[in-house]
Amino acid sequence: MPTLTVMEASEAIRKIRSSVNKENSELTSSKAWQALEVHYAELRDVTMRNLFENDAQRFERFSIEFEDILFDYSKNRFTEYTRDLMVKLAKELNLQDKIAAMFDGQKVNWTENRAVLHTALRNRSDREVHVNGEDVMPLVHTELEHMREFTEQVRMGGWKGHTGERITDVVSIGIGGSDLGARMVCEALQPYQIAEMNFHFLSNVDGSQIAGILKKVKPETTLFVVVSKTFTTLETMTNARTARDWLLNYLNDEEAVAKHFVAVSTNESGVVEFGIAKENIFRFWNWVGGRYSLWSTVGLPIALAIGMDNFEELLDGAHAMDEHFRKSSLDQNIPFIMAVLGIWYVNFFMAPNHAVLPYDQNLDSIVEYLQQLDMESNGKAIKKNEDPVDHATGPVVWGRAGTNGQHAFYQLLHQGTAMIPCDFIAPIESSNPVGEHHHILLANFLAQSEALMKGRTREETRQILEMQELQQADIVKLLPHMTFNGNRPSNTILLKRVTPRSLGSLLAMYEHKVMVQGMIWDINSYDQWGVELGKTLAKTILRELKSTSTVFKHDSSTNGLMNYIKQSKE
Ligand code: G6Q
Repeated sequence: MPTLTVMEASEAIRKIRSSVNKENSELTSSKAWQALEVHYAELRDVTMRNLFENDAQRFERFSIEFEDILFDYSKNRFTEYTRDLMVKLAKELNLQDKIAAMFDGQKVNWTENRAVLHTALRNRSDREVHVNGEDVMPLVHTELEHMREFTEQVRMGGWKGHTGERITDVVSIGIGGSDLGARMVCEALQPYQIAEMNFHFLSNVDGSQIAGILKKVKPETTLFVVVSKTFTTLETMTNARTARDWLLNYLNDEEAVAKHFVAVSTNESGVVEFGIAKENIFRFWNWVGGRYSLWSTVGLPIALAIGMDNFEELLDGAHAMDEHFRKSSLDQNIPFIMAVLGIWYVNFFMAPNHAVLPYDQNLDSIVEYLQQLDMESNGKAIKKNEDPVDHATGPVVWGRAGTNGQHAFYQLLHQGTAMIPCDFIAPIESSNPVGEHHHILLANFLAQSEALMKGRTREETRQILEMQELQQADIVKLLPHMTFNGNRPSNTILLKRVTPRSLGSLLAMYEHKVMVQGMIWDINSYDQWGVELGKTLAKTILRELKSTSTVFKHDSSTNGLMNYIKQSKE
């Protein structure tokens, strides 16, 4: 290792910095951004307690109602002036033009040269949407009709398996964007699910998952829905082949495949080669990104579970949010406000985490879903002009359903060294009202965001301890540990109930939030080269792992691990 003097080291660091950030980007050199920096320095030490004490209308001023959803963002380190500056920033960056470009079918996914039109899939108006000069709405409507026809047959028992029995179990096989959305919606809308059928989601290539599912189903009554945009994804194809072998092993007739397998894909020839009949293919298009695809035929398992009318309600809810997003002024625009709050914390408070905390067991999987939506979309560091960004981008998104999370990681939210902005999400009415359960759940939900915001001062803590009649020495000892600084921000999202419509709106709200952030950061929220890398890397290693020869082409760790695995198997 070369040894550098302190002078040489600092010169090297200066050079690295100047080569990365040649000059400030359009974003960080914009007038609004610079005003935000000054404003941040002023607001940094202001407490939300104070903001609430000085403004009795803060809740009204910083909350927005949309249909059955209330978005309260008053518990944020954010003022009307912050909001004004964010709106100015959006204007300086021509945000509205960028939003319009996406809705209009322009190729805003510039690395893959594709339009991004999940909004067309749920366009419930008669507005035409053009891609390369062609209106795509008739294609969308044809596939919706195909879904309706098929799902009604299966749900009513008209679609029979190879031996003439009705379908009782649906196994959806897909991964990532071809799994998470449908799985999450089916769980969230469980009360809407048809009683006569069971739904299973198979994504992991770990044999334990398929083995577990196949134990629960019968070949005669099972329908496999293979969901893969490319129809080449190793995990999905491996699971699909194993499922087909299992089916044929029992039913012993190639023709059974047509009755027990359907596919959702853009790759028609790949599906046909697999042995699935052409009429059993549900189509979508390359302008639908995986993580934005649940609104397309990728939602087939959802439609099978809750019926096509409810699936269309989901689309209606998302469309209503699209219209809110397109038409509301920015200061009343929920996705815009969510996006700029995120930017405020990531780029100014340097808070690189975001917790999603749903107080509804059926919404537990929304965390995983939003994690993919956000981290795969905005986990990028290169701008449109190919320069690296000169600011942080997408946060780490994580969380868990309340109240389980409270008994696990909330300690760090309250007293850890990092400030972690949170989204608290809850329905006012439970899907399963049982005794006092929902009141208790909601009480916890409200108590947490209040505590994070207010904290507990030293004086308040002392009073509590004194009431417990402790010795003075013990009080002094406990005081710093039991004091909470508070001033930890959160959004509260209340839904009257989790219905197909309100869920559709909620998901579209997050999609647009993520998209606005990507537009402001000037990154491509629609590609996923990191995911593609994973898909190719494993293929080479798989070949080597299967061969009997010693591996030597990689670094010593990878070689060593592979050879160790091979030896252990021997
Ligand atoms: C999503 C990603 C990724 C993708 C899966 C499955 O935006 O691209 O999660 O959905 O890798 O890909 P296939 O649908 O092609 O199997």
